[in-house]
Amino acid sequence: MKEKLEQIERMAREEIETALAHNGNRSEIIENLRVKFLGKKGELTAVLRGMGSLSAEERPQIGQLANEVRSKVEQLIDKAKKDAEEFELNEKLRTEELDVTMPGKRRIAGKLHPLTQIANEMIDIFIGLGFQIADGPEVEYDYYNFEMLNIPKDHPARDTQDTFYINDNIVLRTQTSPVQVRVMEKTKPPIRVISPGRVYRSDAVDATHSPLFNQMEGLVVDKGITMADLKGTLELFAKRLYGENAKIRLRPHHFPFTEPSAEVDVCCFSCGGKGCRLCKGEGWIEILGAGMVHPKVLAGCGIDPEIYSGFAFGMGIERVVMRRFNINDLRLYYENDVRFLKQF
Ligand code: 2U9
Repeated sequence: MKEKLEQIERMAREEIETALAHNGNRSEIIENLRVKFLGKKGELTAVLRGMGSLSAEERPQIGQLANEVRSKVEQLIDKAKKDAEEFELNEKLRTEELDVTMPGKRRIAGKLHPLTQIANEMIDIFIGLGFQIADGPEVEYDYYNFEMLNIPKDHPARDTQDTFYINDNIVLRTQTSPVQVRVMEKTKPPIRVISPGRVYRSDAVDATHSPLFNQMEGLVVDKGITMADLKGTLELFAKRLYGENAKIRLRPHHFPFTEPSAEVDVCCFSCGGKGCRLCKGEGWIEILGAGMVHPKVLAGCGIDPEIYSGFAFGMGIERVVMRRFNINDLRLYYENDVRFLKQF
């Protein structure tokens, strides 16, 4: 058994030496040697298993020798492993090269949805004019969505805004106006706010209708605000959005919450007003609705219409973006097909 142990030590020495002269993966070969000599099924373990057959005098001697051989072989292998790793690293450093002038892999960067891009552009224009952004709930009281905007329960305007009712008193907002009502309740004029956000109408889906769309409304309330302020503000907005040559015109209209009210057209940004397919030969394209805030709406929010006046406007963001990018179907906005989205 003593001989066997000495033989194991010799063999280990020889095999480690051979491994260190090897051209292949030295550290892997040395790891295999560790298993071969010291592992559970290794040579040394096999010898130790046979110790049961030794006499009581032999057993401690052989036991001690076995321990010495184990620690020697362990040391040899640890040192060989270190040498092998150092050698392999040096080989790598010597042979591998890195071409730092190679072009990198191109990563496709994501970008903002076209609706978000234009909404941001529109928001920036109004921020530049001193407006603040106001936010509010999408699930809204009937009271704020309709009553406070001069649209009582039996008003025909309710039919035109096919409403999703949660219950008798709660709706999904059909416009972002209730946000501004809440601002007026809390704020003493001057007020200058815009309220961009999602609104809901129970419409069947087709190329020009969606039960969810985005609006941007605006409200200005102060002493001495007139229709001229409304027109000037919207003209500036149109020029910033469509270019310095943009002109607007106001056509009389009716909304329950504004008096007088108007629909606002911008001269066709495709043909410049001569008449083309985009404007259907009209030369003008409707972009928004607007008007002077109805005195009843001001009074309802605790603002004295004898002292203050205001103007308001509202537009559908999807429609503005459709005209801008020549998109002919609303559904494209919501399907998130990358082939569509990457064009903007
Ligand atoms: C308050 C008082 C008045 C907001 C206004 C419009 C005219 C308008 C539509 C455009 C297309 C909605 O997206 S759309 O379907 N909106 O025409 N909106 S004036 O008037 C207000 C708002 C708040 C307190």
